[in-house]
Amino acid sequence: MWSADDRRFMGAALRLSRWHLGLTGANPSVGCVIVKDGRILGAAVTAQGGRPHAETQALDLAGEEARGATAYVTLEPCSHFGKTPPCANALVAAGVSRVVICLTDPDPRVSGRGISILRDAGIQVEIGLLEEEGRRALAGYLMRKTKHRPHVTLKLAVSADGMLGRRGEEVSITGPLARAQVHVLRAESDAILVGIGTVMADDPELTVRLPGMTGRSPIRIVLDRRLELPLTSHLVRSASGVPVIVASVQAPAFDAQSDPERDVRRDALLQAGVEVLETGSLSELLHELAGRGISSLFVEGGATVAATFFHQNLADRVILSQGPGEIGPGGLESPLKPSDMAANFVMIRAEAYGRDLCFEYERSF
Ligand code: AOF
Ligand code: ZN
Repeated sequence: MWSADDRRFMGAALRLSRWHLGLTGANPSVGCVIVKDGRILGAAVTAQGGRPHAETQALDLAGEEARGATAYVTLEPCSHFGKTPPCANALVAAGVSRVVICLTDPDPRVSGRGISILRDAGIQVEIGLLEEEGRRALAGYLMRKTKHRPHVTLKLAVSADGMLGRRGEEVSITGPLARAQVHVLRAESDAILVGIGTVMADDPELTVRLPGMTGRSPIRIVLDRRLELPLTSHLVRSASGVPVIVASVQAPAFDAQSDPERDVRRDALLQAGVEVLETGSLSELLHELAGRGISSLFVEGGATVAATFFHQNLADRVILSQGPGEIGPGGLESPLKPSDMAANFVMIRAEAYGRDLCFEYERSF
């Protein structure tokens, strides 16, 4: 039912939608391309912060010429009155004759209604073009809306012999290109998470540092049961600029008496502008984050944290970068290796970054 041109224009809309991943808050980053006679009249992505939506911007660009045109949108146009009237109504008013939609919107305020508004107005509506790509581009939004948790990406850098490094010693596993990719992945996420062990070992900043990507730093979360995050760490010292959450996950049976200094450390963290979030399980933490509009979580380390997410079935995507060097005996073994990715994952990308290889896996169920 779809032509090569249809695929090309929806592909463009999907690439546009990826551009604002991590920048649109609780709103999905949607792409819209308006086309007539094979020519793009307007193309837009949901604005930073989530408003205006993609369609209204693209229609503004197209102007009067939108009459009789085809609109390609990566998500069903909205049907609810937010700060502005619904996009479905705007498409009707502009007189487009055909709307091609990649995915329907699971938001209960919209789901199916956007499509009805268009069809009732006599517009030809087609649904499902490049659906699989759409599901990847909108993975965070879909996960938050349907499972009420963020979409979780685990990332690990492993040596050729499957090691993460050596205990107490800094070992460089991957080169500059693979490391730059990490910054892109950070930029596309709403939040980054590491374990307290990683903070103690590396004192990371967990910000996005790439030319042209300023102002794109996601909030930073440290899994730190005992609230040991040092006040002198880069994270705490920069907490007024980019928020930091210390997440303490422990079973309800935890005995506060066993650690009398805990409250003192909690107060000091709060004083330093860090938020402390206590939950009884990792799922509960993710639920809480979703409630705050966090759709995508990038889990950067270390081994224990990655293994915990993986074994609790809370990993949706795994990115393994593999460097060419071997660490040898005495190395810190990676909990996940390209050779033993569980049967529940499929590889969707294998790419070379200089001398490193990058494998991307996606949950297959
Ligand atoms: C669209 N085009 O570009 C986006 C849409 O808070 P509001 O009023 O902005 O509405 C948020 C909802 O709008 C969100 O849950 C989703 O259903 C839709 N997002 N819709 O037509 C867009 N970003
Ligand atoms: Zn809209």
